[in-house]
Amino acid sequence: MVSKFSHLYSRNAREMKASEIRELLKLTENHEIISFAGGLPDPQAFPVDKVKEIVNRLLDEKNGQILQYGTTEGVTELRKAIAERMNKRGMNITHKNVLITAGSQQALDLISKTFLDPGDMVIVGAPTYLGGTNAFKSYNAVMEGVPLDEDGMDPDLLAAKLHLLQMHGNHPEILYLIPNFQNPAGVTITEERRREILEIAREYDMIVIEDSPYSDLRYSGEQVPSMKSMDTDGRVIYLGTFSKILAPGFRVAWCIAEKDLLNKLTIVKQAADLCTNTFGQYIASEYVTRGYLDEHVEVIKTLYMNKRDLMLAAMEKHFPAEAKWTKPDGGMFIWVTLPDYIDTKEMFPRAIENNVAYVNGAAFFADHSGKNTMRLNFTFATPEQIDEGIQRLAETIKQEIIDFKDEKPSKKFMPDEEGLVLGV
Ligand code: PMP
Ligand code: G9A
Repeated sequence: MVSKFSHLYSRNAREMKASEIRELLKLTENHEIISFAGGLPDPQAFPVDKVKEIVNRLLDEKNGQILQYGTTEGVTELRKAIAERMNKRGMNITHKNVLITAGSQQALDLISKTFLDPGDMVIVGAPTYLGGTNAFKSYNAVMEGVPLDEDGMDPDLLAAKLHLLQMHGNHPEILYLIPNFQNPAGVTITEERRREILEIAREYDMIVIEDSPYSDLRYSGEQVPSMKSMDTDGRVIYLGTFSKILAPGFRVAWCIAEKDLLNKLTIVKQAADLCTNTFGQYIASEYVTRGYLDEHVEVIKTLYMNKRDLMLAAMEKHFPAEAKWTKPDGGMFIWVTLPDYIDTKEMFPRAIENNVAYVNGAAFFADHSGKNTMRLNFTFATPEQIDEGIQRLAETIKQEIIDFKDEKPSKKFMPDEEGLVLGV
């Protein structure tokens, strides 16, 4: 629906489109549909009892303090607890490097607001996280994608892209990466590549956003050091969040940056929301300092590893031979590539008819390519739903393949968004 006031919208607002992930979230309200769409944690795993215990104690011990406004930087106890946790993972920071934000999504917005003028360029993975590109786009930035392989972004392709852009007078300001168990592809950048990428970022003078919501969720393979821990000149901004390891409803996350940059981000945040919700920050702080978080992470790691294995086994059993997919060592997502004559956006209504949902892959490409790909989340559905949902999805894909092979006209000529006819 177009508002009768849309002619008064800002140029930025005019460009903003609804997030395909957020729209699909509405499907989870229909209990007939098994959703592999949103990157949601398993709600059964939320530590309700521990949260109750903490809230009661905090209200008794701190009275109104936890209900008061807080500083824009965030609750000091929480910032200290996060700095300590990050230093155990090889960083060398103090709480003064930590800004608490309303989810990492807010940090992506604040960074965009701080660095991006209309037309500025951001280098992203192809594919990359939709919430990231939405934040950059809302400041009218231009995205350039660098293809990923099983080891994440390829530094040679990155260097080639930057060289080409430079020859055309372009200087991208931000390199946006999700090095661990990438959303959406599930792949992890190797240590060697991380060092090479940082070197390239230095050479081209770019800020690196290391968006790392999944780094605690490794189920197999060796831990790889964060890029922030390899950062010698402060150009990496690291984003962590409680959304995937505690609960997203708190909207509490952290942004780590060198002090002057952090101060700038803090000023930018002051205009956005004064401070992150104090109540949630105190709960998160207690949750970390009492050692509950480490215990909880172990519990959800086992839970999610089993779900990952279940989904991979079901895919192996039911998916047609034409489908290929990634086998992630952690995180929440499996990335599926289908034959290139299948458009997963076109296939979506058929999936919904079969009561199963996914996110079409093109949503994660800055140039809307990747039409034959899709992202599957394996953490939200129950084990029974995973098995059933994969069978439904396999059936959906097989029906598409049969239609193509039967040369149904609708499959041979697929109108794209502009109404053009693409021959396949
Ligand atoms: N970055 C990435 C890569 C994500 O996957 C998500 C959530 N899916 C976010 C940022 C945002 O997380 P939140 O705002 O809940 O911290
Ligand atoms: O609900 C959201 O928007 C967070 C999930 C992100 C995702 O599905 O990648």
